[in-house]
Amino acid sequence: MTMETLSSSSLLPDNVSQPTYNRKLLKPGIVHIGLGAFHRAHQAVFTQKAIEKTFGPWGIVAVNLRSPEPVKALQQQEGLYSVITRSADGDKADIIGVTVDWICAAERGGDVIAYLSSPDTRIVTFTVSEKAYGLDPVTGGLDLQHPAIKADMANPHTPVGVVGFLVEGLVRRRERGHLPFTILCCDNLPSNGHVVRRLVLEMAEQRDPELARWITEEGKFPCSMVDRIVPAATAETRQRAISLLGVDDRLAIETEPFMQWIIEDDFISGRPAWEAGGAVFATHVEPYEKMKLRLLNGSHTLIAHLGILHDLEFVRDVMAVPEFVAKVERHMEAVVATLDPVPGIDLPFYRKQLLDRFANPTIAHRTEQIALDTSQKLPQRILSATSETLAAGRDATTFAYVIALWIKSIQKRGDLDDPRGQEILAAAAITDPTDASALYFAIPGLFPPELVNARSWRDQVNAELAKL
Ligand code: CS2
Repeated sequence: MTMETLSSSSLLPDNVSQPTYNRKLLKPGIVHIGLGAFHRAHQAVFTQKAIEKTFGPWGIVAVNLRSPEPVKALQQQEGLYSVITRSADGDKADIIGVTVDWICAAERGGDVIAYLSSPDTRIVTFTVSEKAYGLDPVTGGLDLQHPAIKADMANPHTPVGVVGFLVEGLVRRRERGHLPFTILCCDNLPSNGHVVRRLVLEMAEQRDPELARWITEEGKFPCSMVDRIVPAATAETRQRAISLLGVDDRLAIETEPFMQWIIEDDFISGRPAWEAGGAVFATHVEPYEKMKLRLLNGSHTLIAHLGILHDLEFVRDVMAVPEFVAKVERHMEAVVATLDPVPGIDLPFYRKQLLDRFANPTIAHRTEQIALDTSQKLPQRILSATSETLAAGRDATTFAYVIALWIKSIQKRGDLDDPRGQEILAAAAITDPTDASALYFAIPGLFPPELVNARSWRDQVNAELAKL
Protein backbone atom coordinates (compact mmCIF):
# COMPACT_ATOMS: atom_id res chain seq x y z
CA MET A 1 0.00 0.00 0.00
CA THR A 2 1.17 3.57 -0.71
CA MET A 3 0.17 6.84 0.94
CA GLU A 4 -2.03 7.47 -2.08
CA THR A 5 -4.03 4.25 -1.75
CA LEU A 6 -4.09 4.67 2.02
CA SER A 7 -5.62 8.14 1.76
CA SER A 8 -8.60 6.76 -0.15
CA SER A 9 -8.87 3.45 1.70
CA SER A 10 -12.10 2.69 3.49
CA LEU A 11 -10.36 0.36 5.92
CA LEU A 12 -8.56 2.81 8.15
CA PRO A 13 -8.34 2.28 11.90
CA ASP A 14 -10.28 4.73 14.09
CA ASN A 15 -7.19 6.68 15.03
CA VAL A 16 -6.27 7.51 11.41
CA SER A 17 -8.16 10.14 9.42
CA GLN A 18 -7.97 10.94 5.72
CA PRO A 19 -8.86 14.09 3.76
CA THR A 20 -12.63 14.34 3.31
CA TYR A 21 -12.55 16.45 0.11
CA ASN A 22 -11.81 15.41 -3.44
CA ARG A 23 -8.11 16.13 -3.88
CA LYS A 24 -8.38 15.97 -7.65
CA LEU A 25 -10.57 19.08 -7.60
CA LEU A 26 -8.19 21.08 -5.42
CA LYS A 27 -6.55 23.98 -7.29
CA PRO A 28 -3.43 25.82 -6.07
CA GLY A 29 -4.06 29.16 -4.35
CA ILE A 30 -1.29 29.42 -1.75
CA VAL A 31 2.47 29.24 -2.23
CA HIS A 32 4.23 28.23 0.97
CA ILE A 33 8.00 28.71 1.27
CA GLY A 34 9.82 26.53 3.83
CA LEU A 35 8.71 22.92 3.82
CA GLY A 36 9.79 22.10 7.35
CA ALA A 37 8.05 20.11 10.06
CA PHE A 38 6.37 23.20 11.46
CA HIS A 39 4.54 24.08 8.25
CA ARG A 40 3.41 20.51 7.74
CA ALA A 41 1.87 20.35 11.22
CA HIS A 42 0.52 23.89 11.34
CA GLN A 43 -0.54 25.93 8.28
CA ALA A 44 -1.17 22.78 6.21
CA VAL A 45 -3.39 21.30 8.94
CA PHE A 46 -5.35 24.55 9.35
CA THR A 47 -5.78 24.73 5.57
CA GLN A 48 -7.02 21.15 5.38
CA LYS A 49 -9.60 21.86 8.08
CA ALA A 50 -10.65 25.04 6.25
CA ILE A 51 -11.12 23.20 2.96
CA GLU A 52 -13.01 20.41 4.65
CA LYS A 53 -15.47 22.97 5.97
CA THR A 54 -15.64 25.29 2.95
CA PHE A 55 -14.11 23.87 -0.20
CA GLY A 56 -12.20 26.41 -2.29
CA PRO A 57 -9.09 26.89 -4.46
CA TRP A 58 -6.65 26.84 -1.57
CA GLY A 59 -4.30 24.01 -2.47
CA ILE A 60 -0.74 24.61 -1.29
CA VAL A 61 2.31 24.72 -3.55
CA ALA A 62 5.12 23.72 -1.19
CA VAL A 63 8.46 25.32 -1.95
CA ASN A 64 11.70 24.45 -0.21
CA LEU A 65 14.45 26.98 -0.81
CA ARG A 66 17.49 24.72 -0.68
CA SER A 67 17.16 21.06 0.29
CA PRO A 68 15.49 18.84 -2.34
CA GLU A 69 14.91 15.99 0.14
CA PRO A 70 11.41 16.81 1.46
CA VAL A 71 10.36 17.81 -2.05
CA LYS A 72 11.41 14.43 -3.46
CA ALA A 73 9.58 12.67 -0.65
CA LEU A 74 6.42 14.68 -1.33
CA GLN A 75 6.65 13.83 -4.99
CA GLN A 76 6.98 10.11 -4.24
CA GLN A 77 4.00 10.31 -1.90
CA GLU A 78 1.95 12.47 -4.32
CA GLY A 79 1.75 15.29 -1.82
CA LEU A 80 0.46 13.16 1.06
CA TYR A 81 1.97 12.75 4.51
CA SER A 82 0.75 12.17 8.05
CA VAL A 83 0.73 14.27 11.18
CA ILE A 84 0.79 12.18 14.34
CA THR A 85 -0.75 13.91 17.34
CA ARG A 86 0.57 12.55 20.62
CA SER A 87 -0.87 12.92 24.09
CA ALA A 88 -1.67 10.95 27.22
CA ASP A 89 -4.87 9.86 25.42
CA GLY A 90 -2.85 8.00 22.80
CA ASP A 91 -1.62 8.62 19.25
CA LYS A 92 -3.69 9.59 16.26
CA ALA A 93 -2.66 10.24 12.68
CA ASP A 94 -4.20 12.65 10.19
CA ILE A 95 -3.32 12.26 6.54
CA ILE A 96 -2.85 15.70 5.05
CA GLY A 97 -3.64 16.18 1.38
CA VAL A 98 -3.69 19.94 0.79
CA THR A 99 -0.30 20.04 -0.92
CA VAL A 100 -0.90 20.04 -4.67
CA ASP A 101 2.59 20.75 -6.01
CA TRP A 102 6.14 20.75 -4.67
CA ILE A 103 9.28 22.52 -5.84
CA CYS A 104 12.88 22.81 -4.69
CA ALA A 105 13.65 26.45 -5.49
CA ALA A 106 17.39 25.81 -5.85
CA GLU A 107 16.60 23.38 -8.70
CA ARG A 108 13.51 24.94 -10.30
CA GLY A 109 13.46 28.60 -9.30
CA GLY A 110 11.68 29.52 -12.55
CA ASP A 111 8.72 27.34 -11.62
CA VAL A 112 8.45 29.08 -8.26
CA ILE A 113 8.36 32.45 -10.02
CA ALA A 114 5.73 31.16 -12.43
CA TYR A 115 3.49 30.27 -9.49
CA LEU A 116 4.18 33.59 -7.79
CA SER A 117 3.25 35.43 -11.00
CA SER A 118 -0.01 33.57 -11.47
CA PRO A 119 -3.25 35.35 -10.54
CA ASP A 120 -4.39 32.00 -9.04
CA THR A 121 -1.83 32.49 -6.26
CA ARG A 122 -3.57 34.73 -3.79
CA ILE A 123 -1.52 34.18 -0.65
CA VAL A 124 2.17 33.49 -0.01
CA THR A 125 2.97 32.08 3.42
CA PHE A 126 6.44 31.23 4.71
CA THR A 127 8.30 29.61 7.58
CA VAL A 128 11.97 30.03 6.79
CA SER A 129 13.34 30.65 10.36
CA GLU A 130 14.61 33.86 11.87
CA LYS A 131 18.01 33.83 10.22
CA ALA A 132 16.75 33.53 6.63
CA TYR A 133 15.28 37.01 6.27
CA GLY A 134 18.45 39.08 6.14
CA LEU A 135 17.16 41.34 8.87
CA ASP A 136 19.68 43.77 10.36
CA PRO A 137 18.99 43.61 14.11
CA VAL A 138 20.24 47.15 14.66
CA THR A 139 18.34 49.00 11.92
CA GLY A 140 15.39 46.61 11.46
CA GLY A 141 16.02 46.92 7.71
CA LEU A 142 17.87 44.78 5.17
CA ASP A 143 21.25 43.38 6.15
CA LEU A 144 23.15 44.04 2.95
CA GLN A 145 25.89 41.61 4.01
CA HIS A 146 23.44 38.71 4.34
CA PRO A 147 24.33 36.12 1.65
CA ALA A 148 20.78 35.78 0.26
CA ILE A 149 20.19 39.54 0.23
CA LYS A 150 23.52 40.15 -1.51
CA ALA A 151 22.74 37.48 -4.10
CA ASP A 152 19.20 38.74 -4.74
CA MET A 153 20.31 42.35 -5.11
CA ALA A 154 22.96 41.25 -7.64
CA ASN A 155 20.75 38.82 -9.61
CA PRO A 156 17.15 39.83 -8.95
CA HIS A 157 15.62 37.67 -11.71
CA THR A 158 17.04 34.45 -10.27
CA PRO A 159 16.42 34.86 -6.55
CA VAL A 160 17.64 32.48 -3.86
CA GLY A 161 16.16 34.02 -0.69
CA VAL A 162 12.65 34.57 0.54
CA VAL A 163 12.67 38.37 0.16
CA GLY A 164 14.12 38.07 -3.36
CA PHE A 165 11.40 35.63 -4.42
CA LEU A 166 8.63 37.81 -3.01
CA VAL A 167 9.96 40.91 -4.78
CA GLU A 168 10.53 39.16 -8.11
CA GLY A 169 7.02 37.67 -7.91
CA LEU A 170 5.56 41.13 -7.25
CA VAL A 171 7.52 42.64 -10.15
CA ARG A 172 6.02 40.10 -12.56
CA ARG A 173 2.50 40.59 -11.24
CA ARG A 174 2.72 44.33 -11.61
CA GLU A 175 3.98 43.96 -15.19
CA ARG A 176 1.02 41.72 -15.97
CA GLY A 177 -1.53 43.93 -14.29
CA HIS A 178 -2.37 41.50 -11.46
CA LEU A 179 -2.96 42.48 -7.85
CA PRO A 180 -0.18 41.50 -5.41
CA PHE A 181 -0.52 38.32 -3.39
CA THR A 182 -1.08 38.72 0.34
CA ILE A 183 2.21 38.16 2.18
CA LEU A 184 1.69 36.18 5.39
CA CYS A 185 4.77 35.58 7.52
CA CYS A 186 4.51 32.59 9.87
CA ASP A 187 7.87 32.87 11.64
CA ASN A 188 8.48 33.69 15.28
CA LEU A 189 9.31 37.37 14.84
CA PRO A 190 7.54 40.23 16.59
CA SER A 191 5.23 42.23 14.30
CA ASN A 192 6.27 39.74 11.64
CA GLY A 193 4.12 41.30 8.91
CA HIS A 194 5.66 44.73 9.50
CA VAL A 195 9.17 43.31 9.54
CA VAL A 196 8.69 41.58 6.18
CA ARG A 197 6.90 44.59 4.70
CA ARG A 198 9.91 46.76 5.44
CA LEU A 199 12.37 44.25 3.94
CA VAL A 200 10.28 43.80 0.79
CA LEU A 201 9.84 47.54 0.36
CA GLU A 202 13.56 48.22 0.83
CA MET A 203 14.50 45.65 -1.79
CA ALA A 204 11.75 46.86 -4.13
CA GLU A 205 12.90 50.47 -3.71
CA GLN A 206 16.41 49.48 -4.85
CA ARG A 207 14.94 47.93 -7.97
CA ASP A 208 12.40 50.56 -8.89
CA PRO A 209 10.84 53.26 -6.69
CA GLU A 210 7.59 52.90 -8.69
CA LEU A 211 7.43 49.24 -7.72
CA ALA A 212 7.87 50.18 -4.06
CA ARG A 213 5.08 52.76 -4.38
CA TRP A 214 2.76 50.15 -5.92
CA ILE A 215 3.49 47.67 -3.11
CA THR A 216 2.91 50.40 -0.52
CA GLU A 217 -0.48 51.14 -2.04
CA GLU A 218 -1.69 47.67 -2.98
CA GLY A 219 0.29 45.24 -0.81
CA LYS A 220 -0.88 43.62 2.41
CA PHE A 221 1.31 42.02 5.05
CA PRO A 222 -0.92 40.80 7.88
CA CYS A 223 0.88 39.89 11.11
CA SER A 224 0.35 36.43 12.53
CA MET A 225 1.22 34.51 15.67
CA VAL A 226 1.77 30.81 15.12
CA ASP A 227 2.08 28.14 17.76
CA ARG A 228 2.50 24.38 17.85
CA ILE A 229 5.36 22.37 19.28
CA VAL A 230 6.67 20.22 16.42
CA PRO A 231 9.96 18.43 17.10
CA ALA A 232 12.13 17.40 14.16
CA ALA A 233 11.12 13.91 13.02
CA THR A 234 13.30 10.98 14.04
CA ALA A 235 13.61 7.30 13.11
CA GLU A 236 11.09 6.60 15.88
CA THR A 237 8.59 8.94 14.25
CA ARG A 238 8.81 6.96 11.04
CA GLN A 239 8.44 3.70 12.92
CA ARG A 240 5.39 5.05 14.71
CA ALA A 241 3.87 6.04 11.38
CA ILE A 242 4.42 2.53 10.06
CA SER A 243 2.62 1.01 13.02
CA LEU A 244 -0.27 3.50 12.82
CA LEU A 245 -0.72 3.56 9.04
CA GLY A 246 0.86 0.35 7.84
CA VAL A 247 2.78 2.46 5.33
CA ASP A 248 6.27 3.95 5.39
CA ASP A 249 5.68 7.70 5.38
CA ARG A 250 8.99 9.52 4.82
CA LEU A 251 7.41 12.83 5.80
CA ALA A 252 5.60 11.75 8.95
CA ILE A 253 5.93 14.13 11.85
CA GLU A 254 4.71 14.11 15.39
CA THR A 255 3.29 16.95 17.41
CA GLU A 256 1.16 17.94 20.39
CA PRO A 257 -2.67 18.40 20.31
CA PHE A 258 -2.39 22.17 20.94
CA MET A 259 -2.32 24.48 17.95
CA GLN A 260 -2.91 28.20 17.69
CA TRP A 261 -2.91 30.78 14.90
CA ILE A 262 -3.84 34.41 15.47
CA ILE A 263 -4.02 36.33 12.21
CA GLU A 264 -4.68 39.92 11.28
CA ASP A 265 -7.66 39.71 8.92
CA ASP A 266 -6.25 41.81 6.09
CA PHE A 267 -6.16 39.88 2.81
CA ILE A 268 -6.18 41.18 -0.75
CA SER A 269 -8.12 38.45 -2.54
CA GLY A 270 -9.72 36.27 0.09
CA ARG A 271 -8.39 33.50 2.29
CA PRO A 272 -9.31 29.99 3.41
CA ALA A 273 -11.76 29.66 6.31
CA TRP A 274 -8.87 28.93 8.68
CA GLU A 275 -11.18 29.59 11.62
CA ALA A 276 -12.55 26.10 10.90
CA GLY A 277 -9.29 24.80 12.38
CA GLY A 278 -9.50 27.19 15.33
CA ALA A 279 -7.56 30.16 13.90
CA VAL A 280 -8.54 33.48 15.44
CA PHE A 281 -8.74 36.65 13.38
CA ALA A 282 -7.78 39.75 15.35
CA THR A 283 -7.33 43.44 14.62
CA HIS A 284 -4.02 43.62 16.48
CA VAL A 285 -1.83 40.56 16.65
CA GLU A 286 1.13 42.15 18.46
CA PRO A 287 -0.07 41.47 22.03
CA TYR A 288 -0.44 37.75 21.16
CA GLU A 289 2.96 37.65 19.47
CA LYS A 290 4.65 39.32 22.42
CA MET A 291 2.98 36.94 24.87
CA LYS A 292 3.95 33.86 22.88
CA LEU A 293 7.49 34.92 21.99
CA ARG A 294 8.35 35.91 25.55
CA LEU A 295 6.46 33.27 27.55
CA LEU A 296 6.69 30.21 25.32
CA ASN A 297 9.78 30.81 23.19
CA GLY A 298 11.69 32.73 25.90
CA SER A 299 11.09 29.87 28.38
CA HIS A 300 12.09 27.42 25.65
CA THR A 301 15.43 29.17 25.24
CA LEU A 302 15.97 29.04 29.01
CA ILE A 303 15.02 25.34 29.13
CA ALA A 304 17.19 24.48 26.11
CA HIS A 305 20.42 25.85 27.57
CA LEU A 306 19.64 24.56 31.05
CA GLY A 307 19.11 21.14 29.50
CA ILE A 308 22.35 21.27 27.54
CA LEU A 309 24.30 22.23 30.67
CA HIS A 310 22.84 19.29 32.56
CA ASP A 311 22.96 16.75 29.71
CA LEU A 312 19.18 16.57 29.50
CA GLU A 313 18.20 15.67 25.96
CA PHE A 314 14.56 16.70 25.86
CA VAL A 315 12.46 19.60 27.14
CA ARG A 316 10.35 17.11 29.12
CA ASP A 317 13.49 15.91 30.95
CA VAL A 318 14.19 19.45 32.16
CA MET A 319 10.55 19.78 33.22
CA ALA A 320 10.88 16.62 35.31
CA VAL A 321 13.28 18.43 37.69
CA PRO A 322 11.29 20.55 40.20
CA GLU A 323 14.18 22.97 40.75
CA PHE A 324 14.29 23.71 37.00
CA VAL A 325 10.52 24.11 36.77
CA ALA A 326 10.85 26.73 39.52
CA LYS A 327 13.35 28.61 37.31
CA VAL A 328 10.87 28.54 34.42
CA GLU A 329 8.08 29.79 36.69
CA ARG A 330 10.26 32.60 38.01
CA HIS A 331 11.04 33.56 34.42
CA MET A 332 7.38 33.58 33.41
CA GLU A 333 6.56 35.74 36.43
CA ALA A 334 9.05 38.40 35.32
CA VAL A 335 7.87 38.19 31.69
CA VAL A 336 4.20 38.63 32.54
CA ALA A 337 5.02 41.97 34.16
CA THR A 338 6.16 43.17 30.69
CA LEU A 339 2.92 42.19 28.90
CA ASP A 340 -0.18 44.22 28.26
CA PRO A 341 -3.51 42.43 28.72
CA VAL A 342 -4.09 40.06 25.80
CA PRO A 343 -7.70 39.99 24.54
CA GLY A 344 -9.42 36.70 25.27
CA ILE A 345 -6.40 35.19 27.05
CA ASP A 346 -6.29 34.28 30.72
CA LEU A 347 -2.56 34.65 31.35
CA PRO A 348 -2.36 32.47 34.51
CA PHE A 349 -4.14 29.69 32.57
CA TYR A 350 -1.89 30.23 29.54
CA ARG A 351 1.18 29.86 31.75
CA LYS A 352 -0.13 26.71 33.39
CA GLN A 353 -0.95 25.28 29.97
CA LEU A 354 2.60 26.03 28.79
CA LEU A 355 4.12 24.15 31.73
CA ASP A 356 1.93 21.15 30.85
CA ARG A 357 2.83 21.37 27.16
CA PHE A 358 6.55 21.51 27.95
CA ALA A 359 6.19 18.49 30.26
CA ASN A 360 4.15 16.37 27.77
CA PRO A 361 5.82 12.97 28.23
CA THR A 362 4.94 11.85 24.69
CA ILE A 363 6.75 14.74 22.97
CA ALA A 364 10.48 14.33 22.44
CA HIS A 365 11.61 17.91 21.77
CA ARG A 366 15.38 18.09 21.79
CA THR A 367 16.98 20.92 23.75
CA GLU A 368 19.69 21.08 21.07
CA GLN A 369 17.04 21.81 18.43
CA ILE A 370 15.77 24.84 20.33
CA ALA A 371 19.31 26.04 21.05
CA LEU A 372 20.03 26.35 17.30
CA ASP A 373 20.55 29.97 16.18
CA THR A 374 20.09 31.38 19.68
CA SER A 375 21.69 34.70 18.63
CA GLN A 376 18.77 35.21 16.24
CA LYS A 377 16.20 34.38 18.88
CA LEU A 378 17.42 36.35 21.89
CA PRO A 379 16.16 39.82 20.84
CA GLN A 380 12.46 38.95 20.62
CA ARG A 381 12.46 36.26 23.31
CA ILE A 382 14.70 37.72 26.02
CA LEU A 383 16.36 41.05 25.30
CA SER A 384 13.38 43.33 24.63
CA ALA A 385 11.75 42.08 27.85
CA THR A 386 15.02 42.71 29.70
CA SER A 387 15.23 46.32 28.46
CA GLU A 388 11.62 46.97 29.45
CA THR A 389 12.07 45.36 32.86
CA LEU A 390 15.15 47.48 33.60
CA ALA A 391 13.48 50.65 32.32
CA ALA A 392 10.58 49.99 34.71
CA GLY A 393 13.04 49.55 37.58
CA ARG A 394 12.10 45.90 38.16
CA ASP A 395 14.32 42.92 38.94
CA ALA A 396 15.81 41.41 35.76
CA THR A 397 17.80 38.56 37.34
CA THR A 398 16.03 35.83 35.37
CA PHE A 399 17.05 37.44 32.08
CA ALA A 400 20.68 37.66 33.29
CA TYR A 401 20.36 33.99 34.22
CA VAL A 402 19.28 33.04 30.67
CA ILE A 403 22.24 34.88 29.14
CA ALA A 404 24.57 33.18 31.62
CA LEU A 405 23.08 29.76 30.74
CA TRP A 406 23.60 30.47 27.06
CA ILE A 407 27.25 31.52 27.56
CA LYS A 408 27.92 28.50 29.77
CA SER A 409 26.35 26.08 27.29
CA ILE A 410 28.53 27.49 24.50
CA GLN A 411 31.62 27.06 26.66
CA LYS A 412 30.57 23.52 27.49
CA ARG A 413 30.02 22.41 23.91
CA GLY A 414 32.81 24.36 22.27
CA ASP A 415 30.87 24.50 19.02
CA LEU A 416 27.80 26.31 17.88
CA ASP A 417 25.23 26.09 15.11
CA ASP A 418 24.44 29.77 14.72
CA PRO A 419 24.88 32.30 11.90
CA ARG A 420 27.04 34.40 14.25
CA GLY A 421 28.82 31.30 15.55
CA GLN A 422 32.35 32.38 14.64
CA GLU A 423 32.20 35.70 16.43
CA ILE A 424 30.53 34.09 19.43
CA LEU A 425 33.08 31.28 19.65
CA ALA A 426 35.88 33.86 19.45
CA ALA A 427 34.27 35.61 22.42
CA ALA A 428 34.01 32.28 24.24
CA ALA A 429 37.70 31.53 23.72
CA ILE A 430 38.97 34.29 26.03
CA THR A 431 37.61 35.13 29.46
CA ASP A 432 38.35 38.41 31.19
CA PRO A 433 38.51 37.40 34.88
CA THR A 434 37.18 40.80 35.94
CA ASP A 435 34.22 40.77 33.52
CA ALA A 436 33.46 37.24 32.30
CA SER A 437 30.81 38.17 29.71
CA ALA A 438 32.58 41.30 28.39
CA LEU A 439 33.48 39.90 24.98
CA TYR A 440 29.91 38.80 24.27
CA PHE A 441 28.64 42.29 24.95
CA ALA A 442 31.32 43.64 22.59
CA ILE A 443 29.97 41.67 19.58
CA PRO A 444 28.43 44.34 17.32
CA GLY A 445 24.64 44.41 17.33
CA LEU A 446 24.22 41.28 19.44
CA PHE A 447 22.89 43.17 22.45
CA PRO A 448 21.01 46.47 22.13
CA PRO A 449 22.94 49.56 23.35
CA GLU A 450 20.78 50.01 26.46
CA LEU A 451 21.86 46.55 27.64
CA VAL A 452 25.50 47.02 26.65
CA ASN A 453 25.37 50.12 28.87
CA ALA A 454 23.44 48.46 31.72
CA ARG A 455 26.48 47.96 33.94
CA SER A 456 24.72 46.56 36.99
CA TRP A 457 22.64 44.12 34.94
CA ARG A 458 25.82 42.95 33.20
CA ASP A 459 27.31 42.41 36.66
CA GLN A 460 24.31 40.18 37.36
CA VAL A 461 25.08 38.17 34.21
CA ASN A 462 28.62 37.68 35.55
CA ALA A 463 27.32 36.77 39.01
CA GLU A 464 24.99 34.14 37.46
CA LEU A 465 27.88 32.82 35.40
CA ALA A 466 30.00 32.46 38.52
CA LYS A 467 27.21 30.50 40.21
CA LEU A 468 26.89 28.12 37.28
C1 CS2 B 1 11.19 26.69 19.56
C2 CS2 B 1 10.01 26.89 18.62
O1 CS2 B 1 12.93 25.82 18.21
C3 CS2 B 1 12.52 26.80 18.85
O2 CS2 B 1 13.19 27.83 18.93
O3 CS2 B 1 11.12 27.61 20.60
O4 CS2 B 1 10.16 26.20 17.43
C4 CS2 B 1 8.68 26.50 19.29
O5 CS2 B 1 8.61 25.13 19.51
C5 CS2 B 1 7.50 26.94 18.46
O6 CS2 B 1 7.58 28.32 18.23
C6 CS2 B 1 6.19 26.61 19.18
O7 CS2 B 1 5.14 27.24 18.57
